[in-house]
Amino acid sequence: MTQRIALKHKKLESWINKMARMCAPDHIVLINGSQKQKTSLEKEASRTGELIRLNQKKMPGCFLHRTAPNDVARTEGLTFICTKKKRTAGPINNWMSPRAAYKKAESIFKDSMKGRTMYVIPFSMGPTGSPFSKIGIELTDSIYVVLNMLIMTRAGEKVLKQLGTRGEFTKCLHGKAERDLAKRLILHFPEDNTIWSVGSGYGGNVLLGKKCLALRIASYMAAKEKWLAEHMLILGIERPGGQIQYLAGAFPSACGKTNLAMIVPPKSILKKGVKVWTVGDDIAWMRVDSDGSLWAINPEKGFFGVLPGTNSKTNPNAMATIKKNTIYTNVLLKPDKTVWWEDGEGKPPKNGIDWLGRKWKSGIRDEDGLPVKGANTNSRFTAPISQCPSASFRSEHHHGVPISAIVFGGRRARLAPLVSESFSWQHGVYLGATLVSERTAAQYGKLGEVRRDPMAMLPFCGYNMADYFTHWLKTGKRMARPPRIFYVNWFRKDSRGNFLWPGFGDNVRILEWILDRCNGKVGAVKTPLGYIPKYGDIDTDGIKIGERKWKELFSIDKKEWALEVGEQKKFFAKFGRRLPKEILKELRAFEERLKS
Ligand code: OXD
Ligand code: MN
Repeated sequence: MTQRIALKHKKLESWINKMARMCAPDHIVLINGSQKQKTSLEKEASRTGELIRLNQKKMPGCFLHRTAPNDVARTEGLTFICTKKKRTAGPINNWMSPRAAYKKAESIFKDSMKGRTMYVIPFSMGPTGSPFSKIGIELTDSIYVVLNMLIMTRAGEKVLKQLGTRGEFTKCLHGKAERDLAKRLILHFPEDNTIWSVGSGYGGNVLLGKKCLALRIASYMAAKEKWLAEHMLILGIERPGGQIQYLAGAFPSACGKTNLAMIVPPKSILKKGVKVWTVGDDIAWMRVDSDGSLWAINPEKGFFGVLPGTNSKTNPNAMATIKKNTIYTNVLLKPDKTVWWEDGEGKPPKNGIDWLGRKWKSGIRDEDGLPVKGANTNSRFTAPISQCPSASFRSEHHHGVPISAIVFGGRRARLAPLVSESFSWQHGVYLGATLVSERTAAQYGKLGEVRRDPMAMLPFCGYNMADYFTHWLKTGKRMARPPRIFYVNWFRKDSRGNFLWPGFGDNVRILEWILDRCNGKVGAVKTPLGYIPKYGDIDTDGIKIGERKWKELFSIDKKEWALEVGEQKKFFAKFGRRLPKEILKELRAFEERLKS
């Protein structure tokens, strides 16, 4: 017999009971956010094998989880925006009618929780009670999801209290079901404020507060309520004297956003008294305030970061963050019950258990002669931001932080210069709309192939992207003091394929220039692309960037750019007449500047 739940919020009560009738769990458990309940769930998951308790001396509070081999990344092809009209979802999103989507998913959810427990997680994206925040309720049959949500969001009784008896909430339903690719669906119903995810156990598909609510559903709400929900990091730079200014930055997935959010400046910059404060590494919710500027909060409370390539050289702050209270997903288990991943810390261990649960030895190869990886290439850590040495003291501030600059970051081996500043908000929106990332050897697909990823929101915009561009343009007009918009590219290479810029911690040198520009402290050189720094205006103390390298980093190949503009036109043509005319105006103006 399916259990029922009784709650003061009658709409919430009836929705949970309706979902329970469909999924038929044996038990319903309300997540209250207490340490006691968390400990008992950890025990239960360790008993069933859902989690492996790691070496508690070396890694207190840490666990390992393995997802199914077919379930290791977001499945964009199975992710749908379900609106009454197809044009509301637009030409980029997969679309299904709400009626068809509910029906299809219902048949998979039906009785899928029999013999299991349905957990009810009340969670707040953003500080509980902040006027910026949104509340969601996730129903799930996965303890792994519960424990991750407790790290990633503010969750438990206090959120239910905040919701009161009538508060609005996003209805989030998740079920593992059979974890069969043919029966996996990640469905968003923005018109019903509802998310249904079934058949997956992987983070981005199942931690419904993250990509599903905080980006896809929130971007739809934001357009209606006149704010911005963006795939952006937020960080503060403290200059000598103590002034802190904040930047928000959009980078396509796997372009070093988490590393940048926790950047540790090189010694010569630290010596000057520069400090970096991490507010968020993935999502920014931003609102125009009565002072005419843009204020941002990070709706999340934890990091869900990629592990391979993370070490104390690339991201020392992440390494410090994940020493305790961290959930590791799909990494190698060492004999001493600690963990390892490729390009992590130190030498590979001699042996261990790989992410698939098989015996693993350093140097082993598969039938094709390729090295067998110990950790999945998309293996992850979930850890509280509060454990990050650079965590901002403003994270719990209900009003967030004022944003001085917005940075769009592409990954281009040629073409785009290290940094450029837009001529205006409208030009900046065009730069964001033309954001591009080239595939690397570490990613699936053809090397160098480009993926057009406007504002890094391609897989995350919950409505028609043409309308999203219009919303950006309108938001600019509503601000007396809009942030300045910049475009960066850390990945430019020379003719022999070597990176021209050292990247990592040294990127803070560029952020300093960006703030100097915002503060009217330095001039710049006007180019067809925007303003670029004058040689000598970027602090290069401690690195070797001669005038020749500098020129290469900022060179503009007009012929190649003309080809690029042709590609941009093709991409924009997808939106037809709905594309705001300002975008095409900027494109044409750029074409003219290239010719002159
Ligand atoms: C992420 C992503 O996991 O962008 O943050 O894919
Ligand atoms: Mn992301």
